[in-house]
Amino acid sequence: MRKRLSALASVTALLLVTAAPSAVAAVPPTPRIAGTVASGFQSPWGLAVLPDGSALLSERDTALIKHVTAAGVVRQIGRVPNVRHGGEGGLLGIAVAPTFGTDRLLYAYHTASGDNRVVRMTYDGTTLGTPQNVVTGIPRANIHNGGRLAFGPDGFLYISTGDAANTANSQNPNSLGGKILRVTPTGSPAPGNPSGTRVYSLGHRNVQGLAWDEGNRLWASELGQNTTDELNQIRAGGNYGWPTCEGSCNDSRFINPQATWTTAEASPSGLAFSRNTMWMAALRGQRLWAIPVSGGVRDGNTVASFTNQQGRLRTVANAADGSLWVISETTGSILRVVLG
Ligand SMILES: [Ca+2]
Repeated sequence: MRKRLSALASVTALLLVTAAPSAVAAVPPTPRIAGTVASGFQSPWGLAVLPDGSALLSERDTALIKHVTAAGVVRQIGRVPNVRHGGEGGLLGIAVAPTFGTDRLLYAYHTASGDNRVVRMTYDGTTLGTPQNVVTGIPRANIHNGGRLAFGPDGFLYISTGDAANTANSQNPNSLGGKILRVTPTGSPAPGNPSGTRVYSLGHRNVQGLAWDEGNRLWASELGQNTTDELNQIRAGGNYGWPTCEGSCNDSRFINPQATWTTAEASPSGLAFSRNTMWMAALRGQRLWAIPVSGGVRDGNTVASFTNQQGRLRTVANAADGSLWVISETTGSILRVVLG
C-alpha cells in the first residue's frame, strides 16, 4: 500500500511538473455527436429554443420558419413576408422574447428590398402573426449582412450587423451597419446605451454570433476579410477596429480580439456558451470551435472538433437538456451534441 501511494505521489509530481506551464488554463469539455435531431432543412440559419424545449428554425433562402420538437418532429409554421434572398441575405436570425410565455412574440432579422430589418410577430403555437417593424434601415448588400439576434440577460435585444460591403459603415456612428445594436423590445435605443443611440459597439466587419458568459459578459464572433477571424468580448461603446484593423493590432483606439483564426480554419457564424466554454460554429472551417473563457478573457487554448465531418456549421444553441444543437448548413441537419 505504501509503495502504491509512493508511486502515486511520484506520478502526481510528474504530472504537476509537466502540466505546470498551462496549469491555470482551462481545458474545454469534449463534444460528441449523440445523434441528429432533424434534417431536411434548406439553408437553415437561425435557431430559437422555446420554453417547452422545442425550437423554431429559420431558413434563409425560403423565408420559412419551422417548429422542431426535441423528438425531431418538424412542422412548417409560416413564411416571413417581404424577405429578399440573395447571396448572404434572406431570413437570418430569430429570437424568442423572454416574455414569450405571455406575449408569444418571435423576432426575426431579414433582408428586405431596400434594407436589412428586424421584425416581430406572434407565434400562437400554430401559425405566425403579421410582422411589425422593430428596427429598419440596417444596410444591406449581397454580402456582410450580419443577422444574429439574441436577448441579453438585461432583457434587451442585441442585433449583430455587417458592413454591407461598405467598410465606411463600420466606423460611422450614424450607420447601423458594422455594429452590435442594443434595443428595447420595440426597437428604441436601450436605456444606458453609450451614445444614446441604438449602437452598442462599433468597428465590426460582419458579426454572426452572440453569447453571454458566466458573468453576463457579451461575446461575439466576427468574420474577417482575407486573413483573420475574431472572437471578441464586447464592451459598451467599444471600437473593434474594422476596417483599419483585421485581427489584433497595436492601436489604443481599438479592442483586440480574445481569439483569432485564419479564415480557412473558421469563418465563424453562431456562438453559444456552456460549461465555461464558448462554442463557435465555423462555416468554411467546417468545425466546431471550443474556446475556454473565464472572468471575461480567454482562458486556455482553442480546440476544434468534427473538422470536415459535418460540412459548414452555421449555428449553435443551448438545448433544454443541456446539450448543444448545432446546425449543419451543408447537410440541412440539426445535430445533438453532448459535452463530455
Ligand atoms: Ca476587430
